[in-house]
Amino acid sequence: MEFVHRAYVPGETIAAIATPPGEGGVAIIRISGNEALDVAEKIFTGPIRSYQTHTAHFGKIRDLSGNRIDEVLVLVMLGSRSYTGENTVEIHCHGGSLITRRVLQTVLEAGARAAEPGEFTFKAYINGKLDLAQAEAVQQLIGAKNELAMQIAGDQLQGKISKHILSFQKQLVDIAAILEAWVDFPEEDLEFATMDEVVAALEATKGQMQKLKLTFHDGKIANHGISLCLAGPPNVGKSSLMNALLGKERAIVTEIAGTTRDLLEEEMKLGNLHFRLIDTAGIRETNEVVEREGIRRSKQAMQTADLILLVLDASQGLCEESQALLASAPKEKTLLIWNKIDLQTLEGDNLGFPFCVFVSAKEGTGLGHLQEQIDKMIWHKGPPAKDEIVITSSRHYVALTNAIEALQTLIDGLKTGVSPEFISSDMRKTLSELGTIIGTNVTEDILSAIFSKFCIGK
Ligand SMILES: Nc1nc2c(ncn2[C@@H]2O[C@H](COP(=O)(O)OP(=O)(O)OP(=O)(O)O)[C@@H](O)[C@H]2O)c(=O)[nH]1
Ligand SMILES: [Mg+2]
Repeated sequence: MEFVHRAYVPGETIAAIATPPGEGGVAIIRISGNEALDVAEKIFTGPIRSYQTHTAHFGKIRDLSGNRIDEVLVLVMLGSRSYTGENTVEIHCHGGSLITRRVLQTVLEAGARAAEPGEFTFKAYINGKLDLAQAEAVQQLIGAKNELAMQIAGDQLQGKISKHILSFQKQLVDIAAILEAWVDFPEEDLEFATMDEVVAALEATKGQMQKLKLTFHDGKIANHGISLCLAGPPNVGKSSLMNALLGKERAIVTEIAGTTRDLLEEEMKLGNLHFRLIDTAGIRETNEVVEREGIRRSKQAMQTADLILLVLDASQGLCEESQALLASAPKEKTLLIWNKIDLQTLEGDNLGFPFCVFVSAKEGTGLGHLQEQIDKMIWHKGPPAKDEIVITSSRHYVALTNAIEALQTLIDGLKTGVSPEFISSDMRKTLSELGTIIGTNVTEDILSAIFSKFCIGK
């Protein structure tokens, strides 16, 4: 077995700084492995072997020549009752970056090896403390940028995805037993179940798998956020709207048409989601080289954005540029925004767009309604409920897609009476694809790819 291109040695003692770089009140150096206590004993002044598990003790760290490094608290967690499932010692030292690195250096000199990114969690996975979906949830929890992503990752860490996958596997294994009995004793009139019942049971499992797969739409939004592109003719107030949404003067605003040239991007939190807001150059016919390049980028941004906020000037009505833009904007991902409603308005039709709002970027009116409309556009059926299980990993999505496909082939095969070998190979494929999600069936490359995304010390 390998982990990130090095032979994996069970129980090997590793160490890393577990807190973020920089200065803080406290920093934590984590040591885990069979020799964690031996390592700590060499450098800590207290009788570390006499401590009970899950207790904290004050003392000093000294290097191997006896020089004092820092006054610390050590936390001892023994055996399987630790995050990794192996003996673990945490050293809580003063949170300066230099002192923290000195303590780590001392720990390494005392016999621990520097941990690879994600290696503590990898140990937890190998030692059966977490399955693979839970280990991935740890990473998502750490990286969660909004409350929804945090809630979803928290649920996944509790093993909710794994519970679903295990239940699918159980349902399929039960049916596989019936199919096997049919193959092994074809001439006996076994009354386990009729073919219709078996197909119906498989369809039901497939339906549940599909339902889980479809939650990826919501999971992606919660985890990765949404890109919103402000587009429209010049001078309609795109940059003003960007500033109003961000609550700061990020973009230059002037009364001159063609003020914005480059794309401006900014992260923004709206409700409990995060967005990437992109301001673009106003689109019009021009021979000016810089502005033309800006407009080319605007059009590109409109194509790649998840949603287009198409801004028009309600005090001006429709110009030629707006007509062309309206004709080219894909209706399903475009929110029509009439801006400048504080002025005398000439226009205010939704122009056939299902989503349309009226705002004044200048006075900040209509922004709440704008947020509601964005919410309506992005969720298929409202945001995920509190304890709804949602998948967020494209790896899980692909595995579920493959499993559903293999299951469909199996069902079709049963209906058309194909030979049992094919049926059983489709069943095996379905089960093993599901297994890759929780880690019962994964290659070392997949493992390395997953864990190398972690930070060192986790
Ligand atoms: N009265 C009023 N004026 C606004 C409003 N929003 C923007 N403006 C004014 O409209 C002018 C153009 O605003 P910008 O935000 O620069 O417009 P833009 O769409 O980014 O323009 P370009 O970058 O040139 O494409 C400025 O003078 C703003 O003060 C609004 O809601 N009401
Ligand atoms: Mg602008």
